[in-house]
Amino acid sequence: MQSEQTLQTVIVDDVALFPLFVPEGLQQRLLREFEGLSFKDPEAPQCKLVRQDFDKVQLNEIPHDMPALDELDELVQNFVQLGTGVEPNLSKWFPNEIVIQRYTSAGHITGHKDSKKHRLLVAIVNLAGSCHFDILTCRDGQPVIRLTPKAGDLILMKASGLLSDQVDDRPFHQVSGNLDESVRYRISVGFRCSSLT
Ligand SMILES: O=C(O)CCC(=O)C(=O)O
Ligand SMILES: [Fe+2]
Repeated sequence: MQSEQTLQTVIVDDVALFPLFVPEGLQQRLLREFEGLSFKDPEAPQCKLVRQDFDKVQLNEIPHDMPALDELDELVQNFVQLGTGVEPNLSKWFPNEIVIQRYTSAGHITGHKDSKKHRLLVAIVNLAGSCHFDILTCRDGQPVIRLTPKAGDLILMKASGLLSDQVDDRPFHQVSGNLDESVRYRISVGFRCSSLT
């Protein structure tokens, strides 16, 4: 039910926040698991108009030594699958791209759309820290919706083909750096699906 309501909000508003999605214990295990990763500067954005400052780790499958990430992946999948009553195609959504992003207080990504290859939904777990996650009227437009996720919150955002393959309704969005002074980094974990099963 909570999943269906969240998905209805995504359909109407392009984005929805589901608070306290990740149990506290799992948050801690994920953070410990991520300590061993080597975060790298991302490749330059395809669109020259986008500026970004964060580092990241991209995974196309979950390594055996990351059981907490596997658990999170399962939680995200289950939550999305519960939304098939709202959009039947979601039964085909299984993430095959996981990106862990790390932002300092000066970090950011300016207005952009996510790649068209990522289908139906993008799920972003705000694992640590906080940020402003804004949906924009256009690339350098004003925020129409501002989310301020806290540790453990889930953001779902509309991706290509959720409502129609004819209309491109991927929203422009921007993300600020870490707003939570009690931690060094904001850490997000993005789940995307580039091939519906
Ligand atoms: O870290 C996030 O919350 C998502 C950033 C983003 O929009 C992206 O990398 O495409
Ligand atoms: Fe994005």
